[in-house]
Amino acid sequence: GAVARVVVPAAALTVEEVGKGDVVDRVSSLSQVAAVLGTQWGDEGKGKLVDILAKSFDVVARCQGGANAGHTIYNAEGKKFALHLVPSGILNEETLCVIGNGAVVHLPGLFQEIDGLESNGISCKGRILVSDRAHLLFDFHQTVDGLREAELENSFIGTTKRGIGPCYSSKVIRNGIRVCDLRHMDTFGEKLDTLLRDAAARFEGFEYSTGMLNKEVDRYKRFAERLEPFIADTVHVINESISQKKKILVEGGQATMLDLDFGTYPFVTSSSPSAGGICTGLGIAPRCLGDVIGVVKAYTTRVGSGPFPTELLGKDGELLRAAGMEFGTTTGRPRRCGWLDLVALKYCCQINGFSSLNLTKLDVLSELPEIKIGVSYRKNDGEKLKSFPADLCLLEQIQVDYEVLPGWKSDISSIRCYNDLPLAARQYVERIEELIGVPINYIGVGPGRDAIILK
Ligand code: 2SA
Ligand code: GDP
Ligand code: MG
Repeated sequence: GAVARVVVPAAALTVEEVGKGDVVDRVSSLSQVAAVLGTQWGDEGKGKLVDILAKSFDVVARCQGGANAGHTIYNAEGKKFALHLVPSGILNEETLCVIGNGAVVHLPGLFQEIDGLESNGISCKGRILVSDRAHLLFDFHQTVDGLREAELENSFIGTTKRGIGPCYSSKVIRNGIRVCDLRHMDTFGEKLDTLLRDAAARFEGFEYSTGMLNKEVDRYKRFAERLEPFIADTVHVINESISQKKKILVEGGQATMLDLDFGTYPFVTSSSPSAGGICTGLGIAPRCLGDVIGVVKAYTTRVGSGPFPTELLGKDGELLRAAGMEFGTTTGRPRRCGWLDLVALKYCCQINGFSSLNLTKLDVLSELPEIKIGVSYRKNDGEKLKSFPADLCLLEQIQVDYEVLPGWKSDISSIRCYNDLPLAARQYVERIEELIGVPINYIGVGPGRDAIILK
């Protein structure tokens, strides 16, 4: 199921204290329209920050991706929730959650997620809106995702097999089916037939029959009825909310290094997890957008294939994986681990123009005697690269120059004031700020809602 129970170690702040004082002041000073985006290869802890900030936003909206995303958050009682398509604002009762036009929606998965939340006492009715322009992701897209990966053999992308690439392909080639098409079930079968025939013509292993089509259409008739109260013109809703001075928080899925344009193509996802995706995926005008917060893990992880210049292979990587519990929230796959990569992070900051950063999982580095930061890339001939390269052949060969900083070798997970952090931990944070030139305003020291330091 989507939801499991886990108890987080006792929190230093009570539920009531979170959202008071410093946190509230900081959060309420965020711009009317703000965004939280991933800066690396995903799983930086975006969900946790969105859940914390949601308290002072009226709307939390997803603009891209689908149920490939996995956002793990904990409520005030320490109960764990793994969200995929539902925005991470859902635990805040006052927040309206929007799934925007840029997202791809797998209805069986969405209903399963909603059922899981409701069975845990989280009411979703009237609190989730799904864009009538969003594209429907069908089970067959997931099958095709698997078939494509199998066909790629050793050069597979390592997708989540949630059908993301095939669904965005349908959208781009212009035979996709949108949420608003659920209101025309008379022509729905024809549209789906075209899609399924395409897949059957392309893949030998793809089974297709009229019986299967009819069964799927019947299923979608029931889904259409169930989804009806959730469907909205979210472009209108969001823009009306902006006119009414309501606060909108955009939640990014995946991250810039997985962006279809800016990431390590083709080892990327099929959407735009960087700032541009906010405008295209929700219909928000660029000038409405204010604060954009980049979420950076204190080290780097990546799940799936593709270049990872600062990757730690062997024992060191395993240590980080165990300390950070680095396993996929959606697929359970072990995440590859490595040092923080400032070449990639600088590139990401250029693209997104972050107003501030949230450094997460600093607590995970607590056992290490020394910590490295990747600061520049060099070619085989020793020449330093000026920017993050597009060319994967080059990226696979580069040597990384590291700066080595001392570790702090003490537990920081119950610290809540920046100045109480050990000197070496502050030096690490401040060196990153200095090298990147963007302030780190939030520091994560544990998975719980309260485990955050404001700087
Ligand atoms: P896809 O499924 O087509 O989007 O896969 C393409 C690449 O994008 C990566 N990707 C992700 N990377 C990190 N986290 C993601 N979400 C889950 C999580 C992942 C999981 O929160 O842990 O559970 O495995 C995510 N979604 C997509 C993917 O690994 C491919 O490299
Ligand atoms: P997202 O996809 O960016 O929302 O991140 P995920 O939820 O997939 O992965 C981040 C994981 O790290 C989750 O299990 C979080 O509970 C956990 N997490 C988030 N922030 C922190 C932190 O500061 N310290 C620790 N130890 N864990 C954290
Ligand atoms: Mg994740």
